[in-house]
Amino acid sequence: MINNKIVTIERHILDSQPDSARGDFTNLLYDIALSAKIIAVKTNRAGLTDVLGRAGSSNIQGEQQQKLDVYADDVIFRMNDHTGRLCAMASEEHEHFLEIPEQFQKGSYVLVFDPLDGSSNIDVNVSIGTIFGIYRTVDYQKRGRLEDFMQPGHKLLAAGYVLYGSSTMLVYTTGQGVHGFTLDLEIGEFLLSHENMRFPETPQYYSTNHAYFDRWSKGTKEYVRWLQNNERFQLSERYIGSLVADFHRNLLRGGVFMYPSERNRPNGKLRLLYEAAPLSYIAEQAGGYGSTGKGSILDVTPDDLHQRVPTYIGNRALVSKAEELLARHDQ
Ligand code: P6P
Repeated sequence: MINNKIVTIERHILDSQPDSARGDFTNLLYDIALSAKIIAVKTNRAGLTDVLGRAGSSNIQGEQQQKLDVYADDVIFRMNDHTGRLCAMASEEHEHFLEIPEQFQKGSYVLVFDPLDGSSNIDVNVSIGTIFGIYRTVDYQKRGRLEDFMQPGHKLLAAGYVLYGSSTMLVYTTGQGVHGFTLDLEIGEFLLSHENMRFPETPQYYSTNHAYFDRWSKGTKEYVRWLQNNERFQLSERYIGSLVADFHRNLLRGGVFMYPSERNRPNGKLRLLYEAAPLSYIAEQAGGYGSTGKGSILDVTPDDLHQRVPTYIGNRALVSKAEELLARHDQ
């Protein structure tokens, strides 16, 4: 008798996709899960192989690329370039979008991803993550162009992240709630472990890097003071410095993550296309909200693959308060 509690990610995706949905979309999510398994194996052994340390190159962000970044980026590209499901990809590690090689058939979906966010934490064994989003091409006749990436987050068909931590988890949404799967290393499958994830009503944490306090606007400072002296929520401060890890903890325990505008970085640090928008889609599907501080991140239409956006993301009550205080103090 098979325990009917064992739900693999493949089964969950198939069960949740309407019969009308083409197999392409389901298979694309499966391909991403397979990429995650491959990356997880390497990540879990990072301390044991020569993968640690710098790849000797830097990416479009000018950040020193860790070998594991480069490896994760390559795995995701190679697992998806030949399947005929995508017409293009965009990665944090590449200045321009990635075309599907001529010899392969083009599909109707577009994949955006940060292959290994928080990679500066690799060498100190702190959890890191992959973030991804899936759009439909904007023009079936001319698919695989920059225009396919210049879509606001509310056009996302799916979004998710993989957290390489004490266990490897894949969390995703296709617009029908947020569901978490934990990798069972013995059988090599992601098994459903957190169905219908939602931000708890009572949040526990706020996450930000206080080192930048003096660079913040008056509204942002007032917001942090509100978070610190909140009668209703006795919040603790937790900041890992690894976006996926901070986001995941706040999703499970309730809280808000913020990377605000700064004096010398008006759009903050996080990238819209493959960090803030996918996580905001997940947040909204889990009853939360992602804001630029002025409005929904999902309403921002990118005009550059790597544009940054101020980010407040988590419990809707906490994020909406940021909008209120920034509007009051920063006009
Ligand atoms: P800071 C990692 O480099 C990252 O992009 C996110 O994972 C993380 O939330 C943020 O930067 C940390 O930035 O400036 O606080 O070190």
